[in-house]
Amino acid sequence: MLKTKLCELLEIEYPVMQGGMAWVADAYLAAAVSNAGGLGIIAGMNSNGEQLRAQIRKAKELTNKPFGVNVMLMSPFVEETAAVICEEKIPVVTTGAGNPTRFMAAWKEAGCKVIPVVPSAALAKMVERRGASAVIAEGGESGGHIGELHTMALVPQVCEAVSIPVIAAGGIVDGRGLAAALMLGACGVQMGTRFIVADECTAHDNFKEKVLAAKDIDTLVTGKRLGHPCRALKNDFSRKFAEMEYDMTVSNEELEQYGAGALRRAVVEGDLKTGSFLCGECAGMVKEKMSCRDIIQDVVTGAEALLGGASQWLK
Ligand code: TUI
Repeated sequence: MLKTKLCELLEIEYPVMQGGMAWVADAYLAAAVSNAGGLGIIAGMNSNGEQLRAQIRKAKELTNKPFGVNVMLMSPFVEETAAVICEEKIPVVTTGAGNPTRFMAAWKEAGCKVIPVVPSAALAKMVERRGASAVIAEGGESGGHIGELHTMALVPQVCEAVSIPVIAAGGIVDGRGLAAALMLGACGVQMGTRFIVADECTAHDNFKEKVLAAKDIDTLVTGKRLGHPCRALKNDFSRKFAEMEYDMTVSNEELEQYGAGALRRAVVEGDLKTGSFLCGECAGMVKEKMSCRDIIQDVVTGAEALLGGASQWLK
């Protein structure tokens, strides 16, 4: 049986967290992941305070297991969503796309375990000093907003830099990824892309089909010029964005304008042409729709088999 200190820390059965994917990670997905023994996460990104509170209340109806909320630190609603997390006494808060230190004292005071996504050892050390319970070292294989380093180099360096638990993310979809993450020094994984095709995920079917059809080279990173690189599936939208980004006659404002609303168009409307389908490099390994329970079982039993057979390498 695979148990790590993450299971103890978060009071979960399996060391698997679900990423706080914008528009995708709603109460239904989060509750399904938590009911399956992992840690479900509601994305705060696309909500104002009251919309987030409604999602939290819904998740509380759907599960009595712990779940978390992700705060996207570039959100215009960051102050109000941060406050709602305190009021609703959320057991776990993860953060992304920035430095969360200004909120950490209040969250800790409210009893939340704070688990920031960190793209570097430096930020990992800083949040450890401010009382983070763990960190998520998320490599550039991930979908959405990414840092400079990739999982293979980032995870061990973050593990060396801090003494709190480290969760690996970026490019992880199955037992191979979980086993590898443990070997790098992590005590669990966060997965996003694989949960997009979960039965309980309410994302548009066009998004799910696009993930299932993706090959290894079907994602693209855009937005570097704006200071926030984002990985998404290749389509008309992302190719055009990349073209505009290299065209110096296009202003940053025009680029921002072009991107506005594209996440919602992808996830909610399934607009294959003008939507931005944020997705990790590992989409090519996602082959089948299944329940959150089956996804987590597949990942955990796959890792157990690999780890159990690892002595074959020792002569
Ligand atoms: O945040 C994510 N993934 C996301 S957020 C998002 S919405 C968005 N849309 C457009 C532009 C930007 C965001 C879509 N996907 N993952 C976690 C993550 N956090 N990846 C990288 C980081 C990160 C980067 C820099 C965390 C901290 C950080 O710190 C910089 C600093 O100020 O120290």
